[in-house]
Amino acid sequence: MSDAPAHRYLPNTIEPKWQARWERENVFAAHNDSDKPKYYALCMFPYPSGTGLHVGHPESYTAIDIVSRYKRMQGFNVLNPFGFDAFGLPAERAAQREGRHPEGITRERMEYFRTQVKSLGFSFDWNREVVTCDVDYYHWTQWLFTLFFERGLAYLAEVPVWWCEAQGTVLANEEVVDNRYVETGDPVERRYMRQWMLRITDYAESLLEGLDDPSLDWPEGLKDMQRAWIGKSTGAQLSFVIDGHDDLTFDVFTTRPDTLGAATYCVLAPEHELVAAITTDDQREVVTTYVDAAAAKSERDRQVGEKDKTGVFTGAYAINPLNGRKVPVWVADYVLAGYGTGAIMAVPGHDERDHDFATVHGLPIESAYTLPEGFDIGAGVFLATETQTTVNSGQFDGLGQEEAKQAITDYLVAEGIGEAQTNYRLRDWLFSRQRYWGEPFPILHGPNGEIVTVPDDALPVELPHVDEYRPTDAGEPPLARATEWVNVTIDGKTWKRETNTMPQWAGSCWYWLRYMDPHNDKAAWSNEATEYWQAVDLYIGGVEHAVLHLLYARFWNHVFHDLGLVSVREPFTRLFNQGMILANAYRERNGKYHHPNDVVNLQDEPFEMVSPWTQQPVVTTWYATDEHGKRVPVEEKSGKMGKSLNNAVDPMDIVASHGADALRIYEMFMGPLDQVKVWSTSGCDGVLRFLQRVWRLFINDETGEVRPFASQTKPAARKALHVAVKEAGAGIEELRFNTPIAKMMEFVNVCGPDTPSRDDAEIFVRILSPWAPHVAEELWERFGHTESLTFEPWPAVDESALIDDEITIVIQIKGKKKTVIQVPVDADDDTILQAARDAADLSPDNVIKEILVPGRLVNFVTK
Ligand code: ANZ
Repeated sequence: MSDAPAHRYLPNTIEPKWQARWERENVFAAHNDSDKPKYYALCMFPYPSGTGLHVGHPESYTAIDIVSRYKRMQGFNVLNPFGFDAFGLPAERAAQREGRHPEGITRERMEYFRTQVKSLGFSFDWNREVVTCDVDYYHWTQWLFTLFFERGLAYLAEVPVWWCEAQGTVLANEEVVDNRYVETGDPVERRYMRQWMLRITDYAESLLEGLDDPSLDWPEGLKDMQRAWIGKSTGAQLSFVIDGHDDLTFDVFTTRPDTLGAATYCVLAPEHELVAAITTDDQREVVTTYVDAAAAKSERDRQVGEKDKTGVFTGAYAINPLNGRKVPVWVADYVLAGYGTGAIMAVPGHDERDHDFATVHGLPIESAYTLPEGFDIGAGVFLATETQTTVNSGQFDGLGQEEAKQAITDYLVAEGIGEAQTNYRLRDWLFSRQRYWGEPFPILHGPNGEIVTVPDDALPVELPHVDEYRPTDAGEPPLARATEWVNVTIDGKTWKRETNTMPQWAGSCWYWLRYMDPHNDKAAWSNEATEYWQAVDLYIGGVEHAVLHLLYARFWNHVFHDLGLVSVREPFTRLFNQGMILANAYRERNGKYHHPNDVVNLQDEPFEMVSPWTQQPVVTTWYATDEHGKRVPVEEKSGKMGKSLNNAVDPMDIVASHGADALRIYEMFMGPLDQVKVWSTSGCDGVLRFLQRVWRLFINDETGEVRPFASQTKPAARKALHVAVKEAGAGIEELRFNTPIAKMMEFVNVCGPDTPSRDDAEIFVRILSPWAPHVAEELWERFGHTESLTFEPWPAVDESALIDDEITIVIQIKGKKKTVIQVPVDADDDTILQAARDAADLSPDNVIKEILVPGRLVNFVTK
């Protein structure tokens, strides 16, 4: 290292210098009172986990930062904020383990995240930081909840929930797989508990309509995921009467009323209230046993992968209202209590699930449609009905599918036994948790069962201190321990505070609005602020938030819109999902993982080992060192970065070894933003070399002086520059951040040792700056500027520089290629021929004929 030039590219010196200056001068502050057009760029704020940021996180932050810096140069007033989704169960679990308070743990983690994020030089406006566990933030989360309550959109209900005994809390459906909590593996059980619910189902139609808004620039796949989650289906609801018991009826929901004639049995969900009443004595024992067993299974287990459907006969029959036939009534858990009416008419001739069930249990299978020659309905369902017409449907025989749906629905309505019906898969949102580390509900329970919200002037309801985060012995949430806090005396009567807390989702349901007006202590936000900033112009985050966060956030915004609190219904105009960055994990035969920093690749020492993943023999050249200092072979395999694979790469390590600019460029250069990519620290080497070349193009690394600018950039370099300018602008607009880098590299290559002109050097530095802001600022300053280049105008493309001013002409002798020449595009024939003769090096006497194909070639016919 000692002979390295003293003034070489030193990111570890340059980067802290610029970060400090940006902060000191408050360069990236967004202004609410600006005359400039606004641009709001937002990345999904992180949960401050114990592992800190890994190199996957800065992918979306870098993308958002590039767009923000570019928009500032285009003259926009840019809002690019950052914050923390800071409430949540993991910190509470860590608190239990470490005997500390979750707040202390959370604040400590956030501090490390901040240090990490700041070392990357993002242009966040840190003055607007939002932290969901700060009292002056959750004050307004509570206030917003009171609006939901007053509108009837928040209610208490006795609902079946997943109760996790080990964690002492209710879990959301998506946190439970195979009857275990996904995070810890703790078993969970079904319980009925009184819970706060949000009436998101009231907004099902509104949320669907919003997705159809053509100005919503979201990936189609993501819109479809939301549509599927909402799950709208249209059909009919109709009632069946139990044979011999006119007073016992049950309703079914069907999307296919046209197949009613072929309904050969009915099924009730095990939880259906009629099960006990209709079960005959001789069937009672099997039915009871079956119902009890079903209660222990999760909905997911019941929906997927059960080919041989289980179920039992109740002994009762119902009457098919179309043809008067008696059909058996079964109980089976493929029918879900929580969907439709919890009961179905089974049409095994046309429905796969019913067909499977009927086959297993020997139930009759009939067709509601004429069948093609030779079609065996017992062997499989009949789906194609365009050309077929109804049968087995009495007065409705002979109709096409759509006609039959309509006619049979009309008949059911006329008979008073049914109606057209739309159903949604979406359920109301379970909004309470028996946890400590969350927003307290602003709710008081009165001595006579009254439920009221805490008045606005008594907000916030601060989270009281408790020392123990488990539920109480009486099974109440941990907040019940804060007895002084819980009991509120009003006019001599004791009211009790709600002791549940809100789920982690609550804070992220409106944080983008708070960023618009983060220090407002009179309101959640002011009208002026939202009028100016909404909607978010670009929102980037992981696809794992496709349904829950993005659906919840849209729901809250729709409610705010209906309340007149915001004037835009859809909060995120353009949405993009970055692809996950995976990292290689290294695993010993015995299953132990070694961190990527602790392994070596010995290409010359291949070793055959048994794969810890597949148990098959594999050849590896990777080695780690075990606790006795012995070398052990490990297998390499990529996977999600994190604790479990011990493969999280800390961006701070890369900043130390390569610099933040190299890290930023590498993250973008790995591939298209939406693709899954595998991290490779050595991949940063190439990017670092590029930045070193940029440096040496402009700086004499022996003296530290700026190398003299050329009076004119050589034409090929000028063209390469404007190709890069064009690609940089288009790339940013289209969120393609890798291809512009390739063009910038090409420019540097074409320049070779030749410095461009000052103007062109400054153009280059400006387009480089969104990707590599530190080195760009440093060069800008060394070029003699005193102001940051943050607000320098984005360079315009010089289209004329893109036009080829030379063309290539192939020189042939007797039709065989001899060489090529470059001539000016506008060269006349004589000039071209003369140049061709010179290049062909022929004696004029030998030439019989000269053939010129304009723009392409010259062929000499010789003796
Ligand atoms: C008869 C029928 C015939 C049906 C046919 C489908 C095809 P989607 O589209 O998802 O809304 N169903 C109704 N309630 C159910 C429940 N609680 N559990 C399980 N299945 C239920 O599905 C609606 C269809 O799913 C309904 O239409 C019903 O079966 C079934 F050729 O009725 B269908």
